[in-house]
Amino acid sequence: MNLNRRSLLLAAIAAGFGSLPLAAMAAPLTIGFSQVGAESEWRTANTMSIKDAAKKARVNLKFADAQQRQENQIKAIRSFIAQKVDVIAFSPVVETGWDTVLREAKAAKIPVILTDRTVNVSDESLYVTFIGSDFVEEGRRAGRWLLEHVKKNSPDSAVNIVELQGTVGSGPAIDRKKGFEEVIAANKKLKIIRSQTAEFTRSKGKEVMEAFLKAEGKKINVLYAHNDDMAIGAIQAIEEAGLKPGKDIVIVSIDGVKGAFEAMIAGKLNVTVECSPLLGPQLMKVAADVAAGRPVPRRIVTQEGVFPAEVAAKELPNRKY
Ligand code: GYE
Repeated sequence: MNLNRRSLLLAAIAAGFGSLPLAAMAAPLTIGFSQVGAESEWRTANTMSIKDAAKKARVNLKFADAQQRQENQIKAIRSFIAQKVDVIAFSPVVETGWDTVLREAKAAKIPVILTDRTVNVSDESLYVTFIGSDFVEEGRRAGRWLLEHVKKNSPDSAVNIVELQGTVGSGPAIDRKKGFEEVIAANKKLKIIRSQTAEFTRSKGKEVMEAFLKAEGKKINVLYAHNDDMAIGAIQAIEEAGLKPGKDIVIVSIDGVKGAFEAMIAGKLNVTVECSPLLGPQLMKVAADVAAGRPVPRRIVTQEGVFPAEVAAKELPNRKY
């Protein structure tokens, strides 16, 4: 128990709650959470899940939005350390550059939980656990769907792919690229002819797709987008160029947000690979365990599926984000 909780507990005792059982007296857990930003539908759902779960678990949540900037996340973590929160949790915008600030948290004896994205640090003891998806596997799932699609529809033609990458240096961008490339290597007819970041946002997705279309025009057969928002932005660019998204250009993306299901129902997106943002309840449970000194697994992997356009109408009512 850190000073913050201990002083609240002492205050409770002084206020006359000395005869209550310990569990009823314990001060609420304080978690400092540094969020990446509000760049996508996925992120908005993730923030809601965390805030709702904190409320339900009666956790005192200190929430900071970093607007996609690592320096803001480092500042937020330092402020959580200064405020002596019980647990720090964050979704690191990029993988590298965290050693110093995490060493500061460790020196202050505040446990750190990673959610959604992971870090690349030399000392593994700088965080307790990582709760989130297997992004390499998501990239592989996208690649496997495409291999099957090509086998069924155009087994003998060359397939030119353009790729919209997520935030440069982020776990999902690195891993989704890697998993996809690994799988499509099985068919030499599939080639990535252009690949660029569009920072996981709709507006950038549209802008970069416009540039791809200007440069390659009708040569483009497939778009692989690292998230649905970029795919949705790109759909607009494709339509404005007079082409049919989902038909003239096959579109594969990741996340499984409602906007993607709507685009699939409209015939404009071919498949989305699910990546669940509903990490709040798990985070609250793990944070309580960590604060109580109970052992937790080093890696907690989110369970997810793949949704092709054919099932979109049936699945949409079941979607929670
Ligand atoms: O796919 C994207 C978001 O880290 C898994 O971040 C997350 C990714 C998600 O902006 O939409």
